[in-house]
Amino acid sequence: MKLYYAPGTCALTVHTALIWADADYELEKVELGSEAFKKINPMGSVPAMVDGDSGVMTQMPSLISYISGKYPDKNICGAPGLKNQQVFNQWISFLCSDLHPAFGPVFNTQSYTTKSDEESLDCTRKAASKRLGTILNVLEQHLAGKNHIVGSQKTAADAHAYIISSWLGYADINIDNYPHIKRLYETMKQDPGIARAETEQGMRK
Ligand SMILES: N[C@@H](CCC(=O)N[C@@H](CS)C(=O)NCC(=O)O)C(=O)O
Repeated sequence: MKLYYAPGTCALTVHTALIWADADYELEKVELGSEAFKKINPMGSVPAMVDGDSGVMTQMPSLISYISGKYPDKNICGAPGLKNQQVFNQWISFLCSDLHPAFGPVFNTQSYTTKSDEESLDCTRKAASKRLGTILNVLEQHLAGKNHIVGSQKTAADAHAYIISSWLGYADINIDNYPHIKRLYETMKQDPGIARAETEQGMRK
């Protein structure tokens, strides 16, 4: 399998899933939004993945689901069972559809306002930080008394929460204000799969 990635992005979750699955994989670093990469993924975004003659596969949840299906004994997307799968899907949807896009105005402020003066851009960023705080509270409450987002073992949802949590500083959000999220972040930082993925992406020595 070949994973197209950019360091520090949500592609780290798929990279980690490949490592947890013990899969054979290669990496290709890309420039987000570049014309060259848009020939591979017209959205210009990572992650994208190819497995043999699969064609280009995109969208993070579909990629971890693919890896999980290919290596079913690894429980990448949680233990089997109707309820476990529902909980996994609920939280991966929350992370991908609610939390992750809320960073849009932080990273790409100008796309979220028609104004371009610094004060307006700052207002847009502040509104995004406020909204992020509200969304983070939902995860924070869920994690009270838990070591993992789904069940009692790590899943790709934890890896995804880890990489998203690493962006909080860009939104001027102090992770100390979210002790349960911080605990998960610190646990996942120690995970050998995440450590290897970050090393391979040049994010750690
Ligand atoms: N819905 C997509 C979102 C992918 C996404 O937004 N990736 C970010 C990196 S975390 C990206 O590539 N942003 C650059 C861009 O969209 O140009 C997925 O789940 O894979």
